[in-house]
Amino acid sequence: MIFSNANLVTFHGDSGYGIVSRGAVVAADGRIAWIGPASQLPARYNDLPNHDLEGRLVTPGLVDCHTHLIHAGNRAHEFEQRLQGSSYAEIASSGGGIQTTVAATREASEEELLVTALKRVDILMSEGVTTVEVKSGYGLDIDTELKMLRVARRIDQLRPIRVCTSFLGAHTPSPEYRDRADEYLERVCLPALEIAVVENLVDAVDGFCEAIAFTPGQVSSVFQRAQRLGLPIKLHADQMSDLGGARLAAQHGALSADHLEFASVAGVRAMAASGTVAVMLPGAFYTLRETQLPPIAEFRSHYVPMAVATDLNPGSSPLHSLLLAMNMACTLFRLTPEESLRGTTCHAAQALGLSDAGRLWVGYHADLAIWDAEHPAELSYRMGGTKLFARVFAGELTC
Ligand code: DI6
Ligand code: FE
Repeated sequence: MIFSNANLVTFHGDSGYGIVSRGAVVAADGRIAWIGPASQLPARYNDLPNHDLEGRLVTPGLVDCHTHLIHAGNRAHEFEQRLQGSSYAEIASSGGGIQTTVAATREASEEELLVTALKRVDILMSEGVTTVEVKSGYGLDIDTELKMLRVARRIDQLRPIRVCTSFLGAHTPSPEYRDRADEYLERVCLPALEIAVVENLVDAVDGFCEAIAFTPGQVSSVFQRAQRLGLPIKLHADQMSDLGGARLAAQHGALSADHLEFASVAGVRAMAASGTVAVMLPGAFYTLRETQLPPIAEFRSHYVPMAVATDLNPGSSPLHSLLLAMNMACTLFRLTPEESLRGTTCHAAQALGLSDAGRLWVGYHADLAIWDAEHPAELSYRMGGTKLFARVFAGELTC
């Protein structure tokens, strides 16, 4: 299959969009077999079916590298409570927040969770997403953590999308172990992780390092187990306070540290040294009306790659639009449109440990987003009303 007559945003190289004007992409066996100016297309491809993209813009398929899109229940009432003055942390400490979603997710059947997750996946796909990360963490008991991960594994059998799973048993202690976090980790979280690994349900291990969740020492114990199991790690770090989460993640060679509003300069330096991606989640910043900005200038000056994701979850970020996350990253965090698009393509792929996604180059997955747009800045500039024309997943036009 050839996709021709398009302006290609390749992100080949470390700076700039890497634009190839009037370009062509040849897809074979799900991968990019050739890419370059259409005028230089080798004659051996002349007989392949050709899609004329009529001058449209083509980017790598978008990658949403941080979501909690499998969950049941509804938290709109907490939105109302926050509007009446309660804080996110107060709602969490009084047994609401994550625990509300845990109760509903435990109740839901695997089929029910799948149906609602697929609806959310469809919305993301309608904006050009071709890879999505999905976390567990609303079970907090062994059976429900496994149930969530099994649902995640079914998504990419049912939809043209790549799914990466993260085990988030260390999201918060379960209601049964409310003030016994160590015991929760020992008796529930780590055993659940062991079983999930045996069942091939886990691509990475995540944790939540925060006063309302786990201490750095507790997170370290989870990371040590993950590393013994040969799994990469990620961390919800320094979202509401500086507990040294960025440095902790970096010390363990994490793929990414996420949120980071309160990350210190020492944390940023450690991330630079370990090659850890900084995942920006402006949907949570916006929803919680946070005022502390993540240290963007420090990430830039230390060459820490920045990714952008939705954090799609029912509490702190009910955001179902990766394009709107890009817009918010620009408007709220002052990322450039180029940084925000790198953040949802090549840097998001890096945050998931994928070395063959998020760019358009030979050998990479033939995952493309085709836009009715002239310039890549349009993707970050608009709010709502996607300009997606079509999606290509593994070389197939999927819309
Ligand atoms: N940070 C978040 O933004 C979500 N989890 C986390 O660790 C919030 C989850 C929720 O409120 O349901
Ligand atoms: Fe999150």
